[in-house]
Amino acid sequence: MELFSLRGKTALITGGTHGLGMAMAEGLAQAGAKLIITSTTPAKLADALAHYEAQGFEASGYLFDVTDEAAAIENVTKMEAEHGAIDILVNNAGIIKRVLAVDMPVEDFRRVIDVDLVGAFIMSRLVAKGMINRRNGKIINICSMMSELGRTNVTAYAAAKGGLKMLTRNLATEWAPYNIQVNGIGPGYYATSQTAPIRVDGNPFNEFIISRTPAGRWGDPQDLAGTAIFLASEASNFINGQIIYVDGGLLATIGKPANE
Ligand code: GCO
Repeated sequence: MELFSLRGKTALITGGTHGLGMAMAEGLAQAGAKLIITSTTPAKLADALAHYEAQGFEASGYLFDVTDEAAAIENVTKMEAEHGAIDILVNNAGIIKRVLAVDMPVEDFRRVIDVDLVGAFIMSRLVAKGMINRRNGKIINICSMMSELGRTNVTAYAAAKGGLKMLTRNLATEWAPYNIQVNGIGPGYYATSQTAPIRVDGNPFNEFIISRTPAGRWGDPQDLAGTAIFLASEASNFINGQIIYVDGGLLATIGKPANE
């Protein structure tokens, strides 16, 4: 359907070398978008580009840290020179440090905020300049259950993802007049390398998440592709500042007793 087509569009996915970012990038490419991905690790970038190429997708990669504004300026300028307009930005790059707040060095807290929140601001602001001129653009911020809920030992990540929800709403407010739709996707708990440490069999958290999620399972990264395509396409032209939670129902419920 044309409404969901991304043919002729260029999508920049920060990170995009694995996990949720790769699954969303594949969805955007299947809908017709040309991909640009970023990484701070040469080997990961090379492997990811080979993966996309093997699927017949057009993909380019750039090596820089989204928290380094000078590098971001240099690389976004290069992207636009080499690929033309960036129509879609997915702020996916993120890190997490699982440690109790009382034990977390301030520099570690700052690093998580820097990558997960400030990096999204830096990239959005850079890409928005062209979008404002063209009166057209899509920005999708990858939020989290932690945009709405707290959890022990992820304080910095929750603060960043809570901030990312409000950054989404505020940029949506400022840029909607230019026909730029800024929205978010809030994944629930997904089977990725980022959650591998808390997903091991026998880990009480693993059972907890399965019982706490009405769908009764961890998410598969592919579960996010459709929402990414939707928010990147013409189908979402009158949606601004919304976070769509793709969480198997987790946020819809207080959960149920273990023996129910
Ligand atoms: C954690 C998990 C979560 C998920 C995701 C949930 O430690 O609680 O890593 O943060 O990754 O963000 O939406």
